[in-house]
Amino acid sequence: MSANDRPTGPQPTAAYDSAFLKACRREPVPHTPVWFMRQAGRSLPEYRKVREGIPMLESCMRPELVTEITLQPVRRHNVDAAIFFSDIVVPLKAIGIDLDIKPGVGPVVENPVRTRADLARLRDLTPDDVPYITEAIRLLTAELGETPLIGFAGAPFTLASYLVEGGPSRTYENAKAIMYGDPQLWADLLDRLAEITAAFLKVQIEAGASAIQLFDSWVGALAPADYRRSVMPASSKVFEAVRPYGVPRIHFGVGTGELLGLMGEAGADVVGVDWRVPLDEAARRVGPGKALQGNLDPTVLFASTEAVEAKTREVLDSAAGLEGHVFNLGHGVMPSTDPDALTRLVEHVHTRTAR
Ligand code: 1CP
Repeated sequence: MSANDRPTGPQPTAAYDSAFLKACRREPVPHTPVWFMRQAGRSLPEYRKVREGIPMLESCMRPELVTEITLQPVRRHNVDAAIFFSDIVVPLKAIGIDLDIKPGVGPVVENPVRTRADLARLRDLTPDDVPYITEAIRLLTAELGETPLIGFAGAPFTLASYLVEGGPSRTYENAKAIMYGDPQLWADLLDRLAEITAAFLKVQIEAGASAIQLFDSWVGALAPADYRRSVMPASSKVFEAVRPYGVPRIHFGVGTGELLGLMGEAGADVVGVDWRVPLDEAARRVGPGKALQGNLDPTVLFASTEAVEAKTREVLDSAAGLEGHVFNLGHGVMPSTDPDALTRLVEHVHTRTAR
C-alpha cells in the first residue's frame, strides 16, 4: 500500500507500520504481534508501587501517572502494543454518574439507572469532560513512538450491566428485566450509551490512539436472538461512528462462542475470542474479512513454562490459516500472574512466528 492509499483522518501515526496494526489490517507481518488485556495493573510490582494510596478513578485522571502505568508493561514485556490505562466506567464518571471503583469489588453505582427518568442523567460526553484523557494520550504517543496505543471503551451492554445492576453481577437480572420487559426503554438506554461510548472513543483517536477496542466483556450472558435484537444495533452504532478515522476497531467479549457470527456482523475489523473456541473454528463463525485476536486461557500462565509453550503452540497452530492474528489471552491477565511468565510468553510467540 502506498502512502497515498492510507485512510484519511488523524492517521497515520508513527505506529502505522507496526506488526500489530498490520495484523489488524490483515497485511503480512514480520512476527505475530502480542499484547495482553490488563497487561498494565496488579500483576506488576511497579504498578502496585505507583498506585499506592491513590484510588483507582483518581489515578485514571492523572495524565503523568496514566502514562507511567501504560508504559510499564511495554518496557517490561516487549509487547507489540500499549493499552491505555483507564477503566470502562471513566466516561460515566465524567458525565456525573455517582459511581466509584471499590477495591476488590469493581465499579459500584450509588443510584442505579432503571427508569425512563434516570436516562436524563446520561448526558452527552464532550472532550471538555475528559481533558485528562487527551493529555495522557498526547504524552503517551510521544513516548511510545512506533509502538501503537490502543484506546478502549466499554460496549453499551457491558456498561448497562453496571449502571442497571449498580455493581458487578453474574446474572444481570435487573438489566435483563428491562431488556425483556421494557424493550423501548432498553433500546433508548443502549442508544444513549452508544453515543457516550462513541464520543469517548473519538476523544482517544483524535488525541493519537491508533486502534480501539470495544470491551463487551459480559455480553456472553445473552442468547444470539437477544443479542441481535437488543444489543447489536447499539454496538454497531459505535463502530460506525468511529469508522471514518480508519483505525482498526477490535470487538471483544467473554463466553461469546455462540455470538461470534453476530459480533463479526456488528462491524469491527478484529474480533476478540476467549479460550473456549479454537481460532480456526472462530474464524469460520466470524466469517471472512476479519482478523482475530486471542486466545490463550489466562490460567495457563500458572502452569510450567513447558505447558505454557505447548498451549501456545496449539493457539498458533489454530491461527495458521487466519487472515490476520493478534496474539492475546482469552481474557485479562489475572492479578496473581507471575510477570516473568508474561515476558517469556511474548518472547516465545515472537521467536516461533518470526518470518
Ligand atoms: O485498584 C485497582 O487496581 C482496581 C483494579 C482495576 C484496574 C487495574 C479496575 C477495576 N480497572 C482497572 C483498569 C482497567 N480496566 C483497564 C486497563 C488495564 C489494562 O488493560 O492494561 C482496562 C482495559 C479495564 C477495562 C474494564 N473494566 C473491563 C473490560 C475488561 C475486562 O477485563 O473484561 C471491565 C469489565 C471493567 C470493570 C472493572 N473495573 C475494575 C474491576 C475489578 C472490574 C471488573 C468487575 C466485575 O467483575 O464486574
